[in-house]
Amino acid sequence: MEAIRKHMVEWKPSKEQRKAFKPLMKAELERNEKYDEDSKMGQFFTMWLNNTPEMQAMQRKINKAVYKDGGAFDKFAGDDHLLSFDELVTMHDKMTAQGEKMTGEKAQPMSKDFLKKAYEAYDNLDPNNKGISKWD
Ligand SMILES: [Ca+2]
Ligand SMILES: [Ca+2]
Repeated sequence: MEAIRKHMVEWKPSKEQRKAFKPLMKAELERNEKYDEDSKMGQFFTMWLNNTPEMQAMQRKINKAVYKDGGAFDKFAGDDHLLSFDELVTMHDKMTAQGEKMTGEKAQPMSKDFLKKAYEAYDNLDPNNKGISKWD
């Protein structure tokens, strides 16, 4: 997700990449519009979108936990160090459950179709491997 925002804000994507990521960002905006104004999850998304300093600090912490050696990414990606679609779905479900536990709110669901498209968009960032690597 961090990558999607970065791509939209400061990244110079190729035309094809832009075409792949744009509808994803739009779908994310629409999904997050469904939250109530006082929803923590909705507020998180707004902070993330605006890239507030608090959010940057939190993001750094999360990224560190997810991408460190033996962290969440390694655990879900398995021995090949690449995230397959099924592994991405498992990771997404797990993180959603964690977010729900943290906020005590029910997350607006991400559609399978969205996840599939996001997976393909990320996978295509590096066409030389099948799956998503840490660096994508
Ligand atoms: Ca794998
Ligand atoms: Ca790939």
